[in-house]
Amino acid sequence: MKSFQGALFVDKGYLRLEGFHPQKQVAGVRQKLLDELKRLKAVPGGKGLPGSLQRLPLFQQIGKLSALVKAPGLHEALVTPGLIDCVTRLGGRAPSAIQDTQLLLSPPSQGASTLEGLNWHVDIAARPQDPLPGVQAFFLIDDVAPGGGATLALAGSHRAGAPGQPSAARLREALKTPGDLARNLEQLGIGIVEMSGRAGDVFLMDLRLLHTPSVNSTKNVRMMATARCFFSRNT
Ligand SMILES: O=C(O)CCC(=O)C(=O)O
Repeated sequence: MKSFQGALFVDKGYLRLEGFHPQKQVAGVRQKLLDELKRLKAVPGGKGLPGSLQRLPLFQQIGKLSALVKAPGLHEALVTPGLIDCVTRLGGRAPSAIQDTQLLLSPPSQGASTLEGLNWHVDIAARPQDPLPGVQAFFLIDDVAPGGGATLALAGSHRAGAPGQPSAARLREALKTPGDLARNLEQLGIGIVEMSGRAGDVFLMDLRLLHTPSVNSTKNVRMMATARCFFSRNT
């Protein structure tokens, strides 16, 4: 990885690695998922989608559908030595723990794409002045179009609360304020990153970045996966 990318990661809190995994390798994982989705009838127009899933709030549908699908070998296919090497370079040391890879599958046609009512959150509590606590990898197993339910993240939000940066309270306020969210965030120096792209692309994200699932407005199942890598503070 070129050093300027490391600087970009420090500044924005994320990196987009286009075509990181070879298409062929990811195509094998995608096919297994498609077979599983066929079994569950969770394909476009799939009338057999479990009613219990359809009745759930939008973002709970992701966890439910992902839990129904079995994907042996997913972790090994995606969290490769090359991926761990990138994470190690970003952290300046090898991760002390790597969680098992989880599927992020969204049913198709969830409704209109929107920036309202999303579930912005961080997965761990850490301060901007602390060393990088970890990196979360997001994998595209299939092409994900804009509006296709990709994870959204707030570039620069890992620095909220640091000297010269907007406070965390101001950022949370902006997220609750109705209107043009992208513009309100831009005024705080924060950008919205949509992790859409091509199968094989990988996003690496500072674990302190605010992020959220989004609405899948396309006719395709959103096929992503994620793994969290943690750094020990004592090394
Ligand atoms: O479903 C998604 O894209 C969001 C995933 C997420 O919030 C997480 O893995 O922490």
